[in-house]
Amino acid sequence: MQKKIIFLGLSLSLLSVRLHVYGQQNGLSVNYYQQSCPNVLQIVCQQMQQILNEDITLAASLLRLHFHDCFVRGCDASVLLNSTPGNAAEKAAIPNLTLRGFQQIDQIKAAVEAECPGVVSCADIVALAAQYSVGQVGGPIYQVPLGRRDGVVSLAIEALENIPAPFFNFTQLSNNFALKNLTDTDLVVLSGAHTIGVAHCPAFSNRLYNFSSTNNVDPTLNAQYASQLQADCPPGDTTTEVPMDYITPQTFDVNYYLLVSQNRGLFQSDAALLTQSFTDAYVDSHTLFPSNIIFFANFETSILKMGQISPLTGTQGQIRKICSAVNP
Ligand code: HEM
Ligand SMILES: *[C@@H]1O[C@H](CO)[C@@H](O)[C@H](O)[C@H]1NC(C)=O
Ligand SMILES: *[C@@H]1O[C@H](CO)[C@@H](O)[C@H](O)[C@H]1NC(C)=O
Ligand SMILES: *[C@@H]1O[C@H](CO)[C@@H](O)[C@H](O)[C@H]1NC(C)=O
Ligand SMILES: CC(=O)N[C@H]1CO[C@H](CO)[C@@H](O)[C@@H]1O
Repeated sequence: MQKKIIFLGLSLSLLSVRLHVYGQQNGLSVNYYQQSCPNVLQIVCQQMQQILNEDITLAASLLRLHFHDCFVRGCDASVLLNSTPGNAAEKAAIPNLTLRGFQQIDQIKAAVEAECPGVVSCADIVALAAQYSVGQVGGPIYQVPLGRRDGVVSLAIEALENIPAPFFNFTQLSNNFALKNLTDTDLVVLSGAHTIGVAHCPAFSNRLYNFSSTNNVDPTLNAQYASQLQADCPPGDTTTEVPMDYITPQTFDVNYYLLVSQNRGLFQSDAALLTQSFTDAYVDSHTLFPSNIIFFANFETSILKMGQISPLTGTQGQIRKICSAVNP
């Protein structure tokens, strides 16, 4: 108990150090639009309220969109750009086929443009929509540093190269995160985002059928859970959606870690967290002391870091007028 409290204290102080450092070094700040668009947070909040009232499952999709944006060319809204004749955009890449929330980002952007034309970037709107989503399903509420500008390049091949695959092992995941200057702590903490949302069968069906030459089913998968997934996902099923945290699929909490610790993590990448002692200990700590407080403090730190991967600032990039295309 005492150790956990010390751990929590450390997490909280690391957080404030980080906010301070990142807020000053890279040109982003929570007050960025104070003069140029003072109501931006209210406008986004109002739109998000409508969006999630209509469909709460978009909370997970908008969080994932922020992740996919930031892991390719930094958080520059490149994930939102449509393909053009001669260029397959990130959206066209396999990992993006299941992304959702584009229309909703367009809706928020239109509302912001109506009040502050040409001021607020699509990249900031994605970051704010992700934060609002997390807060709305019971997760931590944190202040988002703003001032990212929008990129003008989006390449499908870069999504393939940068977005980690669900069949990655620990080494592959760790290396993938390290390329973004994210640590193994960030990896195990941000994987906790899988406490909300769904996956389609192809993301994990290799674990259920013909897994290896010696095992049809991934031996690291809980047998009962494997049978349940086989029932949900018959061979060849590409459309069924399965929750990643089936205990509380629409609530941001530590139940993801409880499931992973019981070999009920849906992806190989979730199960891989148990194969390294440090991340295994982190997963297990939530089974011994299932409090959201520590996870939330850690998540806040790591998602703020993720949200500040290689931002475009100053005169770099542009402020797009619509999020799906570069300015004419
Ligand atoms: C660690 C490496 C990661 C891998 C391999 C991974 C992989 C995946 C896959 C395969 C899906 C399901 C896609 C589908 O079939 O529909 C998914 C969903 C999701 N991921 Fe991850 N992910 C990772 C990290 C993250 C991070 C860092 C975040 C956010 C901070 C995140 C947030 C989500 C969310 C919220 C969903 C549900 C989306 C929805 O319901 O629409 N993931 N992820
Ligand atoms: C992880 O996957 C890579 C690429 O397939 C492989 O070279 C490596 O040996 C694997 N590492 C572990 C620990 O299984
Ligand atoms: C990671 O850190 C190194 C060294 O500070 C820096 O050169 C590099 O641009 C950073 N990469 C990202 C994606 O932030
Ligand atoms: C199982 O995998 C092996 C090796 O990849 C392949 O040769 C075989 O055809 C597969 N069997 C089925 C039933 O898919
Ligand atoms: C969500 C999304 O934009 N999906 C797109 C992924 O790419 C394919 C092929 O380009 C499009 O048809 C989808 O609309």
